[in-house]
Amino acid sequence: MDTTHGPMGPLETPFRNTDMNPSFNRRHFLAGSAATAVAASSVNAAGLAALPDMAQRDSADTAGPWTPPGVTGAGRPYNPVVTLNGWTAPWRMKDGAKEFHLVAEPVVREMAPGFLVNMWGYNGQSPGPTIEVVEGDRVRIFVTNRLPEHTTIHWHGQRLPNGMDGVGGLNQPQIAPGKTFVYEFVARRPGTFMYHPHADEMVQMAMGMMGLWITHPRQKHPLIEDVQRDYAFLLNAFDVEPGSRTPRINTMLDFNIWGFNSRVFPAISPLVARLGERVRVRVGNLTMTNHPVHIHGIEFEVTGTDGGPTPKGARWPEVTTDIAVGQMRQIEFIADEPGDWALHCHKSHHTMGAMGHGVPTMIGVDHRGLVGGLQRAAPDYMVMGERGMADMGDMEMELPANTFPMMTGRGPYGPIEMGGMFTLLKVRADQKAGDYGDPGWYAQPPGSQAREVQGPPDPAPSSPTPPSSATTSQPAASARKPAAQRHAH
Ligand SMILES: [Cu+2]
Repeated sequence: MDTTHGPMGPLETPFRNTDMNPSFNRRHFLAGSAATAVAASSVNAAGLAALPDMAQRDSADTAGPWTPPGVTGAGRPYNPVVTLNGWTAPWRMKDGAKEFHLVAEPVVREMAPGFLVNMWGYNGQSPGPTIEVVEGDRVRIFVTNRLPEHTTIHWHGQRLPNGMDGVGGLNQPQIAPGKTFVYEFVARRPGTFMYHPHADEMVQMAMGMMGLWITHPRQKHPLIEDVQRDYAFLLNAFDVEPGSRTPRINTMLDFNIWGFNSRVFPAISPLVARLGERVRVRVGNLTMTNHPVHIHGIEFEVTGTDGGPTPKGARWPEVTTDIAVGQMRQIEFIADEPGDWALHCHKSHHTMGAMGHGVPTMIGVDHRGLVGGLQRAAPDYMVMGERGMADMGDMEMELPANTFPMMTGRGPYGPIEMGGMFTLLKVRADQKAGDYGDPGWYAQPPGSQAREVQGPPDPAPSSPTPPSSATTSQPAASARKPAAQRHAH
């Protein structure tokens, strides 16, 4: 599979990428066509003629790494990032600056095949395209607003003139619907950054407006290693009521759809590596809670944050790193264990779809007798959660249309019982350098897999015995404490 872009100039349109995951059901649709068309008519086409192309993307598949054709404009050659289920914005060189054109607009994001969500984003997708430049580059970014309300863009983590920082009302007037503003500054610090609106933030970020910014070092940097794979994604969260298609925007904590780059497992691309390669993963958090990101099979170090590279003496091995709200973490490891390794948020509710939320605990509740009677009246009736909820992973329960199920994803040995912030790190000895294609499931070498032990069967656990009155009766004096003490903890 060809995973690199052809010699396509940044001025060509439409921007096409070689998709890496043809196995995912690719759907092409008119992204927010009606809303976009109405809003677009208010932008004067002649006025935009002098601006760089508004590259659009209609697929949620991961685009291969994008290397600018010909001259990079500045800096040494770099290994481009791969944005999970995203893409890199093309630019044109003009008057000594790399020129980009972002369009804030309503989009329809395929969070998983069959699960479409109305969002706001940039250039046809949420998140927007990754801005990828080199330290010292002069960067000029045109921002056209096709939303029904005003917006701005804040360039999270950048050193820049105060008037370019993008806080609407503070640093600049808001960008009204139909208007185009231009930002210009030098990418002074190498590292991992992001961009998002600083205007009606609660609504605009809840609707999916965000993107990544990567600045590669101009020269060999003592704290920035060369890597063979460089992945990037943003953590994001939405509140999409089962059966609906538009996120609720006033939600503060009760989100039910947890994604990497507005995708949910099993629709998130895997991170692939050739055995022995050095891999960097850049993760930013634009949700309203922290996410302990955990990788199986290897140990990693945090080599940088949005504040810059981490000094070597301040790094230590980890297998989980917590990423707080508004933070970015750049983690690195050697992919020296072959296999399919889980990479996920360690908050278990964040690896579940919408149906995992608000479900009562049913473990240990004995429904025998009740279900049979109900099933005579309603044959599809089933009790959820009586023996734990693992049955959900294999269940074909009828869900409202456009609902992401609670646990999903099937591996070579059955349901994986995950959804949301979960994907795989696939390490293979025979993965070709630069090949980002999914190598399929790992074949366990004979004798290296957990297996059933042959022996006498263990009796099934019986229902818990209710405690006898002898064990619960306590002297009245010790059972009753003053109210102040009872609530002291
Ligand atoms: Cu999480």
